[in-house]
Amino acid sequence: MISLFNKPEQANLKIEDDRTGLEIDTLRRALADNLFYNQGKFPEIATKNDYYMALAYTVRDRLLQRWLNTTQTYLDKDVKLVAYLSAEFLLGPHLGNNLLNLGIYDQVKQAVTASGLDLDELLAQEEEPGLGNGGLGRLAACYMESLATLEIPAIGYGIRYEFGIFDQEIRDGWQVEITDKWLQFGNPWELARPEAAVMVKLGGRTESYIDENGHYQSRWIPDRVVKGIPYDTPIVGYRVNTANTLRLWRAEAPESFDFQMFNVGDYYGAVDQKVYSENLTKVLYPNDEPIQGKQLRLEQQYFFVSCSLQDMIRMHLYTGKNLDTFHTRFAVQLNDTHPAIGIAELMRLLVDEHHFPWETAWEITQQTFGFTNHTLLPEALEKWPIDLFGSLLPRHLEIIYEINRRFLDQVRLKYLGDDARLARLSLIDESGPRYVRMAHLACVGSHAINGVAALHSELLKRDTLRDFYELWPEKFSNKTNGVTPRRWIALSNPRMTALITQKIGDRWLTHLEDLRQLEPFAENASFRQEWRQIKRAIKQDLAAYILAKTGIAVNPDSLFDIQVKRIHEYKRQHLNVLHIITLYHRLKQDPNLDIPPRTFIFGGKAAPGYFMAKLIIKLITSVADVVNHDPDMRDRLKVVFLPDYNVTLGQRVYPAADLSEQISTAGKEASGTGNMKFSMNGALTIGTLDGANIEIREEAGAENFFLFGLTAQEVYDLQARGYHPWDYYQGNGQLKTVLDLLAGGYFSHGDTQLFRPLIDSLLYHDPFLLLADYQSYIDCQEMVSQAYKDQEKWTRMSILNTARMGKFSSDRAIREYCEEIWHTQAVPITLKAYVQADAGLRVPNSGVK
Ligand code: 26Q
Repeated sequence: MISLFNKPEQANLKIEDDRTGLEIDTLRRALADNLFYNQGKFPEIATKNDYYMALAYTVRDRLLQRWLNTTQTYLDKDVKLVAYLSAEFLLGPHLGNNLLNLGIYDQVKQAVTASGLDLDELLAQEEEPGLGNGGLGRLAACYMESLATLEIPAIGYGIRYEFGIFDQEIRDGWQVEITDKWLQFGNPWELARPEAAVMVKLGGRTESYIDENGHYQSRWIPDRVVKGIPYDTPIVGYRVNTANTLRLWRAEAPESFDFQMFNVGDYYGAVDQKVYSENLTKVLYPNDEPIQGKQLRLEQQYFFVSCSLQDMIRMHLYTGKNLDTFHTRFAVQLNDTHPAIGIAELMRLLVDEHHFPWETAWEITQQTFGFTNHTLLPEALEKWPIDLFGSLLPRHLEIIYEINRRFLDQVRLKYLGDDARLARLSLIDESGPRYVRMAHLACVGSHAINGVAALHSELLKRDTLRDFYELWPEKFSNKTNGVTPRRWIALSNPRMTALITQKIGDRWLTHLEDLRQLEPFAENASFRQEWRQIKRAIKQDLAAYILAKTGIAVNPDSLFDIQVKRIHEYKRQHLNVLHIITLYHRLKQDPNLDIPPRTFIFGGKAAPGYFMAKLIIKLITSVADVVNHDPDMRDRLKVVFLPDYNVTLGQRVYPAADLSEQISTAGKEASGTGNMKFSMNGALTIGTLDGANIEIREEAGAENFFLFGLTAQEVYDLQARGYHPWDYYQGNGQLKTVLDLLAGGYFSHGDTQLFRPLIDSLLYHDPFLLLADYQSYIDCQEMVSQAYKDQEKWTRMSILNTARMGKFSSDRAIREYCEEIWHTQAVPITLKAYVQADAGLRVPNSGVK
């Protein structure tokens, strides 16, 4: 039966339209049509990718009505919109998600099969848009999906990087970066909107003048102008008519600039200019790269923020409104400080270009912005050298000085004579070379500031943003992250989804707290058996994938112990390795040791300039080589590094996990979101009291969570007392053996130098307290092994983990943002007559308003 939840109100469609119809035969015809007319291919010579493209267009046709209708409704109805500003959107592949959310998965699968094709093979063709580094970018993507599902008017703004996060290959155990050419075969999911292009100024100088009313004004004389072209992608809500827009900007040289130079004969200069402009949105910067001198990154940030604010202002004015109500029309959320320049930019647009008095402009600006912080690591707080900032954005620097002057005047009134506090709060860091502090700009210019997990929000108030909290406690709140159950359960784990739905119906997909209804089934032996069989089948699939990609054969009955995330010292992948070596050594010593077989699976990218992270990858692959080739370990231990971890691979990996490794040093991981994806899919967690792990444990129950390690407070106290990792090395025989094996070249063909930097860092500094947490981790892993031996008990715990993860739906998170920060409400979309399927060549929109 065909799902018609979204049937147009005026259901007068007798004959199905090839662009909208959902009958199997119509879909099959549409696919053939798109192959011919869009790909320009006869079936005999069409490639798999041609078929993928034809299918993507077939699906896009079926969402365009919802999309255009949604956009038009927002314009017509003058509703309040969320504008989610993010330098990253890590979307992952669209096709499967759109099929799922539109409710047409089954009939499309049938139509594809009827055409002699395999849907899974076509799905595998899609190059994922990897326009983000990791957690922060993926969070933005989950939030866009939840906004659409909750029918909240929203628009995402970001950058259309020509090259997203690099593809990772492993050669000789080392990471090699390959350019991500995600656009090389075209992108069927976006529509360029060149008619909505905007101009962005850069560089130059400012000038002051007195306007006709005798007011002092400032004007920016840039030395460059770049054109921003929007590319729109629909974000379809789950089984609703809402399809919001993700608007990504691409930089281009404005024609007028070329022509100017062309006219004076400087043809090559004009081409240079063009190439230079287009560089702006070429490539995504990896995080954890030293940012010193990365002018292009600041240009990217300003470019997309300026384009987006100009776009919003144009929309607002188009609906006939005055800009003094801008904040009632748009709630702009800053995804970390990367778009924080928006605060100075909105001030500039209001004051310089729309001639608002400063005070009014500031009121509007503060009411408009909210700021989400994603980090506690002080070295990760964004700051820009004053010289660089001033040469690129001279007017914004003036505006920031003025914001700062007024802000510090206010502070001075409250804390008379407290100069140290003034220096700490200032938007300008003057402790050495001068910098603009982007987090301070974001705090001062926003009405709401939030962290991304309970602990993180508390630590923000206590440490990182303490002075701001003391000044404005009412601005602070917590919004624990969430992930979308549509992609991270329904799409990635169809087997488990079917089993759950069979037992409790399908409401849980939009009301994840309903999963609690599964709790009683944990006590049902036949349900447990089904649960186990499903996990086994998924592990079998992953094993086949591992064999195909790495040549390593793994046993699907072994415990799949998985750590997938960016490689970073604070995330402590190397602590996981210390455990592997410990087990390896124990098994070598005592081959009769009774421990369940384990497969250790790693995945993650290292920033290209982060030496230690790259060395950790080499460490994992080196240990893997020795362990996997040791006949004594056969079927007992396996170690796998899965290359090129990304969203697509995540969808394979999370459902296959028995154990989820969430082992960051307490107080360092703001939230984590992979931790939620694992647990939802029935993995048990071994983790520290860090980020959202704490809340996951609270929800799942302490008895269903493997806890180890120091608390954030203990970490802090230990470091304050003076931490001496060497003492742990000396005092723990097992730890010493493990580190000695490593240092002695056991895993590096006798090379004692290869891992020296890692070992020295651990023995003499150990900033992330691996040695302090080592024994606790090993003991906890022993409990994991014991628990796994009792499969019935393990399965019970697994079911309860899934049943109790309702809180971690991004729907819950988005509801909290809507109620407490954005003050926005759902606006359901009805498909009106003017978008009926047989509208033929009528101009959409005509005669409708
Ligand atoms: C900044 C300046 C210049 C170049 C790059 C960057 C940059 C880019 C990306 C800095 C940081 C990031 C990404 C940070 C990130 O992913 N943070 C993670 O956010 C998740 C969502 O809130 C949390 O769950 C993770 O705990 C946090 O690490």
